[in-house]
Amino acid sequence: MGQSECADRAVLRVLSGEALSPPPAWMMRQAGRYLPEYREVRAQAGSFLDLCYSPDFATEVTLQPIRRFGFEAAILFSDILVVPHALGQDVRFVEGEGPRLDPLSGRVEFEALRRHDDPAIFARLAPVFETVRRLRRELPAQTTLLGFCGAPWTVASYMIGGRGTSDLAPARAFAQQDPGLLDALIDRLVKVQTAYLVRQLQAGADAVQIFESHAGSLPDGPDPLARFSFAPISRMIEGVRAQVPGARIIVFARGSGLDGHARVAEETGADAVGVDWAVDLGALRRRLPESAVTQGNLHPDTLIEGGPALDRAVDSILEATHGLPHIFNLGHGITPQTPVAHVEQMLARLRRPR
Ligand code: 1CP
Repeated sequence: MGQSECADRAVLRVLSGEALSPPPAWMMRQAGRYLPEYREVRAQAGSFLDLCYSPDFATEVTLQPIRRFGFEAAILFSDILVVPHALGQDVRFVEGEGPRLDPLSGRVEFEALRRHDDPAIFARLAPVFETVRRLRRELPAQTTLLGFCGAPWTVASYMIGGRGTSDLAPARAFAQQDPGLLDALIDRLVKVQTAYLVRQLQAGADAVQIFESHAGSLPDGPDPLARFSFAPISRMIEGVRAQVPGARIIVFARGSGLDGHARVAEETGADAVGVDWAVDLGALRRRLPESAVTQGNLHPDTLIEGGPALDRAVDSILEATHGLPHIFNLGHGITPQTPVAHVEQMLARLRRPR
């Protein structure tokens, strides 16, 4: 891949600080159950983890939304929970319910996890890197390929709770009972996931996103956002850049509020701030320097609603980010009940001549 081809990737250009009009677009969870072609592959693939670990199927479902909508970025099809699985924890995806893990409730389960440098971890994740290599070969040259992982706190909360819970009570109680063990778990995740992102970048990902989906629910104590979220994330970013100089990294700290979002830019070393739907994008842009890169903010429910409300929401994001580097995206993942026609409407509004 020549430098000149890379230079045409609009999402990468924005990640380097360029403001583009219209902004390039992709959607979190853009490969997923709202697409009939995804449901078809999903039915053939066996379990959800089989889908994640099959380069054939995972490549196909990653490409589906690119073919249908021409998004400017593709995100590797996988899940943040392949990392606990590779560490040796039992992970299953229950149809219609979500992920289930054998909960890590104390030292015994922690000691049973693989050490951060155990080659078995990356042997299990090898199919993911193969998917990245194939994607880079098969994607159009102008499409940015994004890799990803979960932030340590978010992944730890699933490892401890064994499932998604609304208030993360199990993980927060764990932090009270054995803070040293939580630190050890977060440290393990920092090391393993730094290596995981490096390998995705070496396999051909152009940039990576770190998903801190549970930044809104943290343990008690002084400045928990810095301690449990931003400090581990910035260690990962430093570690990745030590091995891949100039690596482009997006951080999405969902539920962290206006102040939390601004602090992502100020404290983590991220190149871009993923913005959830609850934040006032205009207010965030006024707080950040003009050179800051933002991404996201469209409410997934507005995409379900469609019609004039959707057009207004697209316009208001364009107004708030006019002349500023921004990547168009949702403020959280697209949901299965979203009509495909509304995604088309969103892109038509975004790309119409102005
Ligand atoms: O049957 C299915 O198709 C299962 C639905 C599904 C999908 C499509 C899950 C289960 N994971 C995924 C793929 C996925 N997960 C991607 C693929 C790339 C893309 O965006 O298209 C990505 C980036 C993720 C990341 C992920 N997994 C996050 C972070 C983003 C977010 O949504 O906040 C989280 C929290 C998970 C855990 C997870 N995996 C699946 C579900 C339903 C959940 C959430 C569980 C819960 O909290 O209740």
